[in-house]
Amino acid sequence: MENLEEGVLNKNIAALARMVTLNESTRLEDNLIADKFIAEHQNKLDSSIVLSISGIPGVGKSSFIETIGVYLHSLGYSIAVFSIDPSSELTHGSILGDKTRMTELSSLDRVFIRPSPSSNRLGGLGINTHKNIELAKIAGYDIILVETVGVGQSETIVKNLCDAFVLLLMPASGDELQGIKKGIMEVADFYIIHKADGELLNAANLSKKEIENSVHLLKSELDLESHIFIFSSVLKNGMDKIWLSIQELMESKKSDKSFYRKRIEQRQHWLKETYERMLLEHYLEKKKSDLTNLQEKLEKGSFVSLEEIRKSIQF
Ligand SMILES: Nc1nc2c(ncn2[C@@H]2O[C@H](COP(=O)(O)OP(=O)(O)O)[C@@H](O)[C@H]2O)c(=O)[nH]1
Ligand SMILES: [Mg+2]
Repeated sequence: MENLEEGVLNKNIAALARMVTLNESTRLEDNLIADKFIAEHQNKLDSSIVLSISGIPGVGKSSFIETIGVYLHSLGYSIAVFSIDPSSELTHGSILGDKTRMTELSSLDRVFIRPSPSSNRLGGLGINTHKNIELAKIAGYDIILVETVGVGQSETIVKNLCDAFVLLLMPASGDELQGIKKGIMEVADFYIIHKADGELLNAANLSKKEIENSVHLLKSELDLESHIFIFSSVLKNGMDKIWLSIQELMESKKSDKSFYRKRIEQRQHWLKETYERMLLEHYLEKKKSDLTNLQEKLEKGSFVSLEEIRKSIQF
């Protein structure tokens, strides 16, 4: 175990992969090992920058992560990539597909890439990813990128995982705009109209105007220039501007301390999730036979009223 912990601290990729597996395990004893490691290194949790890259399937999240990841690596940063894709629970990690979009990034040193976790006993995808991110912070990865569908997935999950929320949008306009809920437009920090190349370049520029208008309505104070961009992961022009804006936002949040406050609120959110799950699991176990009794009534053709359920639950 000491070797494992040392390995994680020395940025040994296999060691972090093993620790992440323990965190995601369905065995509580495994989870406790990862958890204890996090507890022992709490002082390292203020580090790193966590960016979520969100958007509908096909908008180019994996491609964008490859592009920004390679760019940031060239500036000397170490990079960890996590993905939360609810569909990969069925397909067992569509990141195998994603890794083919991240060929250059995955071949670099100081880069850790991890497919979507499945849910375990202590929680769903969100809490597992939150803990994985904490592990990557302790391991000293400078920048942690989280690929999330975000759209259709609860934005509360994504909001509670990252320091900055990057929303990728399709170069499309009007009503197609874009099956995206107002909620997600509100929580996003940066809006990037992606695939701004070839035949889509014009559409991307038009979309940018529309996005500017709708973001202005939502956030009248926001400097649109430094928060809304067009970008192409094929052409790769202008990543420096995007990164500069992200850095500026992070610096200003650090200087007014909101950066750290938000991280505490996020931990409170995940604590509550875990607490609720453990509480539910605990009492369901205690009330197992009461529940079975009620179910048997149904089998005999009787009705089970809310009143009976209420009585059964009061202990
Ligand atoms: N034209 C163009 N196509 C892109 C760009 N980025 C990604 N794609 C393509 O869009 C498709 C979906 O990309 P992917 O990164 O897997 O999207 P994800 O589902 O959001 O992760 C792939 O066929 C990519 O080659 C881009 O900047 N320009
Ligand atoms: Mg993808």
